[in-house]
Amino acid sequence: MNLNDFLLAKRALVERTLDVHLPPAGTPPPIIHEAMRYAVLGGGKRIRPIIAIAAAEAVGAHAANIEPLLLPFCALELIHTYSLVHDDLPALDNDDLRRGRKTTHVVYGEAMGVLVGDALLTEAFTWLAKPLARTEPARQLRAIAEVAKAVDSTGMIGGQVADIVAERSHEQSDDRDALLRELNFIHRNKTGKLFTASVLLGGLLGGASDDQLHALRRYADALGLAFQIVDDLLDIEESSATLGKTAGKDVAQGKLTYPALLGVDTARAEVDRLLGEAVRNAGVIAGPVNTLAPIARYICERRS
Ligand code: GRG
Repeated sequence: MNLNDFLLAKRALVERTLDVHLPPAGTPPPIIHEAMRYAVLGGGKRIRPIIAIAAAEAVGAHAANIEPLLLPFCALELIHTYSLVHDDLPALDNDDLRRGRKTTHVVYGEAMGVLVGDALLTEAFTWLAKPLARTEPARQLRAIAEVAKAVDSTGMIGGQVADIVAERSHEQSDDRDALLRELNFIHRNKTGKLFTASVLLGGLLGGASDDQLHALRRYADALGLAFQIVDDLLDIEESSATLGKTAGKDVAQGKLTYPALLGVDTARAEVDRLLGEAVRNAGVIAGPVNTLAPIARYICERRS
């Protein structure tokens, strides 16, 4: 199976799981459930659950064993979508376009935008905590803790806070090394940690050994940072129509980004270096099915 077919097949599994397990739109009170479904089922690459599936398969979970893991893997998409819905709110990025459609708060109002994010984050932990017949409870608890830690105030939220604090203020500094350290902190927390947690969730629930988990962590840390640098590059290189979200916002908002700090060519070279690191670590995880390296290439070469 080539990578494109793999991505299409796994995306279909993710879409089905999300659709089946999200509360039906008519569940009282209908407005929140309709809005949650609008936010989640409105497109997106679904890369976090897909990468969890790929990690589980790479450490030896067969396709037949993946089915019960789809629910916890799709919890990653709920957390990711919550972060996008909140990020688009007027108090944060104030955006009206996401995944090629109006943002959730534009359609359902600001209060509902806040509550949809809250509800998705909570629902995610219900999905993660559902008992798994083939997984030891201690291993599942460890996996849940990895995800929680990745998105707490020392993870994704901390990265978002540092990003807000750095906005514009970095224009007053000419200490490039300090700015680069600050930027790495933002990217590794805001984007990288949920990425790493996705790969580790796949590895842990797929039955990875400690050595495999170590390689998965290194793979994911490199790829998570590369993912965000590519996101920075696409913001200046692509149109809103291609991205399905407002392009050119980083420059408009004076954001601290890799291309702003180091230039486009150096930022691209850093993506290549991180890709090399991810591919090397993907190679350490021996297994008959290993799509981790092609997925890393896809992430670094994507145009949206
Ligand atoms: C609590 C009010 C409040 C706000 C929190 C959590 C948060 C705001 C922001 C999270 C940070 C964030 C949005 C990071 C961006 C990560 C990123 C590169 C998103 C784009 O991911 P893709 O390309 O998107 O996977 P699709 O649409 O394909 O799913």
